[in-house]
Amino acid sequence: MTNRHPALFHRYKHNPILTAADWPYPVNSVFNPGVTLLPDGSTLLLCRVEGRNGHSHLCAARSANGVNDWKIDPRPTLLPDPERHPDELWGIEDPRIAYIDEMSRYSVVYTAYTRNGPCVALAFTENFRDFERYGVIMPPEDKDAALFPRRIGGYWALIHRPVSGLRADMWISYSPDLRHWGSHKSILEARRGAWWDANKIGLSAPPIETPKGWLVIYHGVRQTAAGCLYRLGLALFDLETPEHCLKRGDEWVFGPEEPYETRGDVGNVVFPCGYTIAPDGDTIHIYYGAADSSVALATGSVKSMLKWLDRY
Ligand code: BMA
Repeated sequence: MTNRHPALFHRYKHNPILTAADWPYPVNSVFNPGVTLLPDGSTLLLCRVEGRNGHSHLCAARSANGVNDWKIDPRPTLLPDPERHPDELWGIEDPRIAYIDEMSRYSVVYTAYTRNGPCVALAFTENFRDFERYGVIMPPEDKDAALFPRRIGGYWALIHRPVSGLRADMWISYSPDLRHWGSHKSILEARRGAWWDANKIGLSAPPIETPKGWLVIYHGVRQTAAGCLYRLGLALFDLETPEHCLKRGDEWVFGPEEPYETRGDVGNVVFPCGYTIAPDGDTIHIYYGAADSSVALATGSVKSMLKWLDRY
């Protein structure tokens, strides 16, 4: 007998997999990567890279097995462009990638850090070299956003996390053309009081399509006397009406434990922005920022996450 639930995620034993020391140019930290599989089966991480001025840009790292031997772009892949996009004045952060079949392009939804606070911006790319920016799609303060990979009921859908007063809940919005957004609905509220996910939650990785619904990994931020504690929980949303939450776990499923997660620029943070799913359709590689300092990897199983949601 054990007093712990079986672990849903297993950390890669050589974590962290990427740090500032691996970078081909001088940087402060590398974390919170967006993730996708490329057509040749290799893994691309679009990492948030923070320079020594505190501003972030994005830089791609590619690996055939998604674990090691990363080839990092020799220069920044996507730099903030405040001249043409003033909303990117203080950098671009935390990309979430979804491949959009209908457009044969990858969507990259990222945080643009404006003078007025963080907001949600959208760009498209075919090759992670050239990007077409659509600009800001949600005004500040808003972040933790990702596009669904396909239209739902004819509309594009975006999960995001606006902040209003002391509340930070997850919302969904719909658009006919990816430029005009409406039908905003709150889909998952931060709990209150002593809960691990009280007052502030946000989407972590983009929603995972499963036969039972959209599986969502979200983060809950616990404010403590010692600072914030970022942990991960699970929720399931209806496939055709994703504003409808079918299930939500009560307990967190992953939290900072290892030294590279508890210590760093911002200690006690695990922050995934993406995953890959293996050809078996079940094994999931989750890539996460650890303590706002490095990139780490954990593996799990989509079926086990769904089973866990049935049970807890
Ligand atoms: C969030 C985001 C993340 C960061 C986390 C912890 O608000 O800004 O990029 O990892 O805080 O600092």
